[in-house]
Amino acid sequence: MKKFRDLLAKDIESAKVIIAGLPFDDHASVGKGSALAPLKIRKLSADLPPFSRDGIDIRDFPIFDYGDFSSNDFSEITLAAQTLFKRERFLLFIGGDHSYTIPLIPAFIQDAKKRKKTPVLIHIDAHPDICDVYHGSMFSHACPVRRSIDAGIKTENIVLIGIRGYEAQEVSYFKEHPEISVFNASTLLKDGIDRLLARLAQYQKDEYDVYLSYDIDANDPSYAPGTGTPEAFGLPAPMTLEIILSIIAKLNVRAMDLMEVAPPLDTNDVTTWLALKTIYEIFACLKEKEKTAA
Ligand SMILES: [Mn+2]
Repeated sequence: MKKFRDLLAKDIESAKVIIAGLPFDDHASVGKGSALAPLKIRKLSADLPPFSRDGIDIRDFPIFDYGDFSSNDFSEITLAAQTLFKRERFLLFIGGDHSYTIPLIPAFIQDAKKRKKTPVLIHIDAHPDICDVYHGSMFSHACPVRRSIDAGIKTENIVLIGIRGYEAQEVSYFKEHPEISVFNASTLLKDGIDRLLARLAQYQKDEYDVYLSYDIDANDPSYAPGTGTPEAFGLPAPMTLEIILSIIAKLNVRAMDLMEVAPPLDTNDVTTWLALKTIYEIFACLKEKEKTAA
């Protein structure tokens, strides 16, 4: 299959970014179909010109496509992710339902420890995903943030963005843990993103390593209908992009995941296109960042 037109590196050594797919959706609670996102994103990428929306040429920013994780077993995913973290490249994981962030976080934490950094989790999502148990499972796509806390991310180093769909247990958990930063979609829509950016700037220090987890349902369903749990009154896609690029540009993001794109539920592939265009903006942003650092 032709994919990532003019962007593929010759080998992993010459790559700036490593992409890996998690084609699994067995822990999605409502709509299924995100297992097909890695394939669909690669397929559409064959037609996308390798330029940012402002015309930044990213052909000299090679990426390596590792392919898909071969097993949906969490411990095997953690092991495979650990070997990818050792490459010291920007890692981009493509889900899959959001439960597959659960096995990635321990690999991130281990890497941060090795680098003597404090791990930070930034979670962009319509939902907090901080349930302890959901539909009888600790490994539901409603649980990744809670499992990240179990794995060792300190609650004060968690920032949730775009939230507007709470479970009762999540409301109680936030009452017990006011140190967790929650930026509701309603506040961002009313007041803009300045206060959020000021909060994120606290992580603009060398001591922090960031994992950015992006659930496409953070966007309003009018921008991203193709997802399992569409949630009304969400962020406009340009605002979500601005937040993501600001995080990528300013913070030390070691890895990112892009979850819950569900091609079978989509309309004219607009959700997959949104995901793909976001990925290319991130590449351009990383390229510019590298240029400034040099
Ligand atoms: Mn989620």
